[in-house]
Amino acid sequence: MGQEQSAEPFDQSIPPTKLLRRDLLAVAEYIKSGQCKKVVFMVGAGISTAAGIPDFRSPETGLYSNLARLDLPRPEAVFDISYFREDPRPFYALAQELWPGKFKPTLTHVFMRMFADRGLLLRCFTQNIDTLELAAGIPQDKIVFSHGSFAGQHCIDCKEEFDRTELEEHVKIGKPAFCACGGLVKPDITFFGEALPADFHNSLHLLDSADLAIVMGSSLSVYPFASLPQRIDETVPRVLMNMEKVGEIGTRRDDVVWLGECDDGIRELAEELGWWEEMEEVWKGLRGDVGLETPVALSEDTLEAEVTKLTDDVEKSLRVADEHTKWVVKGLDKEKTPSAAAVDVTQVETHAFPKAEPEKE
Ligand code: CNA
Repeated sequence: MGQEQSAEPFDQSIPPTKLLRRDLLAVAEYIKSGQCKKVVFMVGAGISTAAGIPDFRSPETGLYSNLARLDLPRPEAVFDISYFREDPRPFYALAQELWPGKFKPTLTHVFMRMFADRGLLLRCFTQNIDTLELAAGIPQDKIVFSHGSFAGQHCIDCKEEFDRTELEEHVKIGKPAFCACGGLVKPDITFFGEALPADFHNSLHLLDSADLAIVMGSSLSVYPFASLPQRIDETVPRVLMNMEKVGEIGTRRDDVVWLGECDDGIRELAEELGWWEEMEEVWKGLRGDVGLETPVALSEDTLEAEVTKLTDDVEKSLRVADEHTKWVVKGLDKEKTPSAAAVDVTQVETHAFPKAEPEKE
């Protein structure tokens, strides 16, 4: 039985056991000491905001607060499997923007790669679907895509694999793709209401052997991912690097809570570890365009512009289809279909994306 956690922050007058202090410098010292050989990262959307990808829940620049103005049942519906079955267009409009290749890794991604290069990375558990961990050069077998990713694509009904190039074409024009069986196709990202990938469950046992856990850029509000930090042994240091205090990190003796932009915390850690020059080299290879010495984080204005564009695209795709719906209703009227005028628009919308007829053999 696990020990009950107090919700109160740990009494700061009591010294930690493994760390010398509860700060980033002490974390760097612990990594350098040689006692720390297996590091686990648990990351979320906040590590990619500096790349220009909005997170979900930040109050001004998050996707949810922006999608709230659209006519969706709720912002999260874009990633809800039942809603996707009803209307896949908002997701396809978002996928157009988030399709891999458009964004480059951040300093935080490069930092995680440094652990992999040194054989210190036990696993990177990511909730992100942007695959920037791979783009940064972290080996695939060291990443657990806990909520899936854009790396594969299948039919949501018969589970048959779908051709990637074909899906990419559909995503480019915002037109949902259908499998030969008639089912909708989507990238292998896990929607609300879907089971998490087997790799997530199969990798949980690794948490028992970690020497250090670093949580970054997550609101820790999506379960079961949010409970990962609690699975780390009581005696193992845990670090939270986030814009806001989340979860229960800070309630244990060797917990470090650092609040701010994770790239800034990473700079501190990398300099203290003496990894900065190497990171600069890797960075140049990945993002020759921007020097590491210049601030890499996007300004809030740029991120806001990106979010507005995303929201507008979703809105546009909804509007275009609504106009199509009206046109269909009008057409049906002209054909004097008796019930057409009374057709519920939401019903017609569904019909606007009929299931394709299975191909005849
Ligand atoms: P979230 O709920 O949006 O929370 C993000 C957290 O990161 C918040 O606590 C922010 O305060 C914090 N944050 C934002 N920017 C920074 C920064 N620069 N430095 C430090 N902290 C920052 O996102 P979660 O990942 O917790 O939620 C899980 C969802 C989000 C997963 O299912 C993802 O698929 C989904 N998501 C992924 C992406 C992506 O792949 N890049 C983008 C948006 C949403």
